[in-house]
Amino acid sequence: MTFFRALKSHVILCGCLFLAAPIAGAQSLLKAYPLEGDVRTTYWTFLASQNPYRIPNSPTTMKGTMVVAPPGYGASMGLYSWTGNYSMTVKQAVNPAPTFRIHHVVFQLDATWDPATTFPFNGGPKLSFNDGNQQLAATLPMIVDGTRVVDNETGIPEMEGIDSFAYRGITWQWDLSAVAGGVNNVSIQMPFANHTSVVGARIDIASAFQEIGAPVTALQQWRQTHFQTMENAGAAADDADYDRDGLPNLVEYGLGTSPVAWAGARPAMEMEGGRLSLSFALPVSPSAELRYRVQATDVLTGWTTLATKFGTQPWVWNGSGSSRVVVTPSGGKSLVTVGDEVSGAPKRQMRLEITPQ
Ligand SMILES: [Ca+2]
Repeated sequence: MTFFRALKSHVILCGCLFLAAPIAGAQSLLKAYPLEGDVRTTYWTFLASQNPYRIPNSPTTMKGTMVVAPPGYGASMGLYSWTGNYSMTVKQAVNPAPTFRIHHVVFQLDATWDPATTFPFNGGPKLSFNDGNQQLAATLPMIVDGTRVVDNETGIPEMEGIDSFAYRGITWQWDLSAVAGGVNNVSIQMPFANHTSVVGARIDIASAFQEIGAPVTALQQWRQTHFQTMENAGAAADDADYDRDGLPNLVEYGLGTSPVAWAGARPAMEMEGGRLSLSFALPVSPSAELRYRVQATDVLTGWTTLATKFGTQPWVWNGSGSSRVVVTPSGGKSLVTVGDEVSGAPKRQMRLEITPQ
């Protein structure tokens, strides 16, 4: 019975921890959207303390500028404030020649914020043009596309206990094609609530307007199928457990189980000859968007990764000794069993972690 309890708590664990890991080699969430006509672009993918003058990635060709209003400052991970709300102002003009009239503006952020605050904060970004103060809200809905989870390396005492942050790729657009007289420069002021961290920003201006949208991912289609929405929110949110079976939606997606009906088979731990193993069934061709990791701990030393699988790629053994990953076809699924790297340990737990790549 004790073992069963341990197993049960493990299953809950494996759900709750799916966002708790850094993504190795993660790229900026800023996108190079295909835009129409003449285009000018400036972007910043490193707004940390090591870049105090907010130098764009390629300053010789990118002419946009950024100013950050206090109490925002460049912290180790990105722009940040822990004493109050702050803002940034990003400017972009059509110069140098050949110049054109701006019909389309795209503004992006790679940011994370305190879940207790609303985002966007204080009405979101406002655009002014031709050195004026028009303060136009975005003319199209905000696009949220892309997530990147990073370790908490801030070293800020008040953030102790927070393992990681989920950064989001955010896009706003303005249609300026109807502005009388034309537009030749824009300034976007973006308000941020306290505890908002911004790693990257990008502004694109274009001579022709063409609305851009986020590509529909397999995960969004899956949400649409089961929850009639593509949004990562409410009952369809990655960390929601709509059918209350202890498996959050993202874990259900990764295991290929239904998020609206109790799953038949769940990850299960077994002990044989003093060695623990974890078994679970995956779709034969799992989502390319996910990373699977099997980890073990003896409680004292933290979690050790035993095996990793990126999307459709094969399992890679990360433990000591030879691989203890066994994959067998079973009822239209792949039954995966991962053995622990040690045997005979008195206190040992294993878990399956599923994260977006
Ligand atoms: Ca569930």
